Amino acid sequence: MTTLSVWTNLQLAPTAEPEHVIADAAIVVERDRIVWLGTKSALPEAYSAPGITRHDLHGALVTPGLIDCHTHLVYGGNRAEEFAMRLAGASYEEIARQGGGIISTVRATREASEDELYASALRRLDNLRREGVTAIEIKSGYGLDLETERKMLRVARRLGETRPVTVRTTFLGAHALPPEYKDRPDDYIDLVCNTMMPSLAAEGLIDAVDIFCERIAFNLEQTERVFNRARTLGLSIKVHAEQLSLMGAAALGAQYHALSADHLEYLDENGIKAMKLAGTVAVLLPGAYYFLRETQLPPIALLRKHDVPIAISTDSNPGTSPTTSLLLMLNMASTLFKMSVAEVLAGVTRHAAQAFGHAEVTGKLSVGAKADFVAWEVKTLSELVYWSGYDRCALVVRHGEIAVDQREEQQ
Ligand code: DI6
Ligand code: FE
Repeated sequence: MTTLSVWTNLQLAPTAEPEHVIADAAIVVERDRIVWLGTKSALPEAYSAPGITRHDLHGALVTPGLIDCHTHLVYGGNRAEEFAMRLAGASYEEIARQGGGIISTVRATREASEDELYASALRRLDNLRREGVTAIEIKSGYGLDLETERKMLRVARRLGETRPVTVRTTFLGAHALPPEYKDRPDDYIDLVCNTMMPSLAAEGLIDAVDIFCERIAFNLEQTERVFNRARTLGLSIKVHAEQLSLMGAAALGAQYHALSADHLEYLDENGIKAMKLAGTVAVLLPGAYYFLRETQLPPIALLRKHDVPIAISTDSNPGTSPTTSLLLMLNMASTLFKMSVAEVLAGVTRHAAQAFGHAEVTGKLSVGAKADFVAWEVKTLSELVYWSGYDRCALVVRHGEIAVDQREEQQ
């Protein structure tokens, strides 16, 4: 039995770059990896042998599978009522200070069973997958106690076991101060560093560690303690930085070789230079910018000037970005942040892979890379960014297997 499959009749965008599209291309997959790709006319004779599975993609445009590198996908309840309050004039920070905001989701998440959390997150995950997502990062951070953080991370792992999608988990125990630690943030950071992080790491539930460094969350010193502990446990580092004010967390993250610093509306040039030096990816989250009606744009021109890789993600969460559409984020990043088609597509492929910690095998199509790709019923890459609410995803292949099939009936 051969384990080869040959995919033809496709336009190939191996790096999702508009200038590198191959018109009539073929891809050869062996098990979960790509073993050959290029112009169809150059396909080696050996791949025409009988017994090889063949797929005709009817002229579809093929890109790498999309990577959503920053999500809070697992949580209880939702915050539609707070959204209504904000529409009536309350600010996100005001609501948070009154015990709403993140803490109201913490209550709902503590109350939810593991199966309930799994079921609600699964629906959101499936929406993302239907739009071409083959890899996703999922954070904890709505438990803020060992038991509930564990429950969230177990749900995240289970999602990756039951659906054809690569899941990386991030421990965000330092997301907010739980009510039982009111006025004792340092004691809570002790719990995060001395109990939660080592226990959950020993259980194999954590791939990376994140912290929300902000006026309404944790300060720079507490952030550094979390980074230090993560480093001693050999875990990757990420940071929610400069979202509502300039705290210096992106520069600090860079000192610790963070995979990414995320949000960044208030980031300054000093932080940008540090990120460039360290290879830290700038993850921009247009959904949160839009939903909070922010007016402070992330420093796109300076990020470009210093050639810092930019990723785009959903930040899917109940408080500031209740979306399950990475394609919509492409549209928003281009319209709101004035990013080009090439930039936003790199943001959900190559650069997202770097922020995800998997740059060697995902985010691009090349020999040796994982066979994670999407066939789109479009003619050009611009269409992926241009449409909103009009999903042109026909087929998703993950690790060489068909993960989603929504091809239109062929006449
Ligand atoms: N920044 C965000 O945008 C989310 N978390 C964070 O640190 C918001 C989370 C929430 O409001 O539930
Ligand atoms: Fe976030």
